[in-house]
Amino acid sequence: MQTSNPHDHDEQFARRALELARQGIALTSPNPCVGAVIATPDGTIVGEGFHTYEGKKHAEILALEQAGTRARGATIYVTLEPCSHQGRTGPCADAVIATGIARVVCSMEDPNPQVAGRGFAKLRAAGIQVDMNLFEADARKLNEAFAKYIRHKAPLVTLKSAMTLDGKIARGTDLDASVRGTARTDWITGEVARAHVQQLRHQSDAILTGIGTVLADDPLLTDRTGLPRRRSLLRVVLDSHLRLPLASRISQSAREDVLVFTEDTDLSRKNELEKLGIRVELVPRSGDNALDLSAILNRLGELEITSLLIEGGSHLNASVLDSRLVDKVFLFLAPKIFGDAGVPFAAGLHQSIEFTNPQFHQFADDCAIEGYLSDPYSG
Ligand code: AOF
Ligand code: ZN
Repeated sequence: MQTSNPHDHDEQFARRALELARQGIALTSPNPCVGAVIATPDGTIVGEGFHTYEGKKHAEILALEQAGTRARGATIYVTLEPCSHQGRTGPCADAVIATGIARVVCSMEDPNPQVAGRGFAKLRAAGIQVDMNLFEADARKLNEAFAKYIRHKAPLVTLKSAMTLDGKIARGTDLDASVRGTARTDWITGEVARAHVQQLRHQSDAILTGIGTVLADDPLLTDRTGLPRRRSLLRVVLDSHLRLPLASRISQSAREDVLVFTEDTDLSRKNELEKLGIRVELVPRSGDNALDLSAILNRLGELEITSLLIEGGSHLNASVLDSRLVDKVFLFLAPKIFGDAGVPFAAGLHQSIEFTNPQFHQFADDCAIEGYLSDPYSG
């Protein structure tokens, strides 16, 4: 008689758990995306779940509730270490132990310092077999913003830009333009790449640009994927002198989802903006004559913003890269050359920068390089 090996289905179920976890994108922040699958030794799935912030319950609990008594002797596949602490809910490790689960297959340790291995220790102490690191790279990538936020109380900062092969982000000479105009022929990249930008926005809690780009391009900076999200994408504008036009598309579409950082103390201007549903906050200047990005990131952390996408013009690109506060880049490259008339990607950048762990993507006729300036899991 052939007996089935309980490890036969590991990859299949761990991959399913990841797929479930991804269903939480934009619904879990500031918590991580987590998915769980429970399978009996003969390879039957008896429970599934994924966490959402509003739903409160953690992925394991949802899967355990579905499995009921069938969880006894079963294996749970979970993308993140079951928690060990009392948060808005009780510890998942305790619940897993209580139901008689025999084995836990987990993709990664929880970067939350309150957990960080204690969940695994509890499970092992109860005699449960714990197998780790299946699809670890995918799980870690999915929760890289959470990892940065939960340890540093500041968002993961991604600089996004689209440029030609000679590094030009717009036609013309206006250094504040990121994508000049809205006519189709003005775009650097094609439709497929631009649809991916919408996905990047969807995965982000906030987006940031400079006032120069608002004045040059009048962008909307919204998430137009049409996919559900727990909180609106927070649109952040760096605007030292409160020049944001009341008639701009950002101002006109504000629904408590626009935050302007300024050093301008003009109260009447502030009131006008606030009447439109725009929040205005004061920040100091840093040494290099720009608003203090570090203070801004800390403030966004206070607002439980775990991820920030920067989409700006040439000046902003240079100043944020120089500040060393960018964690990663997502740079689209279009098969074009603009020559002398084009706006450079980062005019006035004072240093050379190399990216680690580069990943190459293709979007129809365009490509993109995703790379890191810092490890979101360090520190
Ligand atoms: C899990 N499974 O599905 C999630 C976990 O405030 P709470 O109670 O929701 O706790 C949030 C913390 O719990 C979060 O920072 C992370 O460490 C962990 N998230 N853990 O076992 C889950 N979402
Ligand atoms: Zn938990």
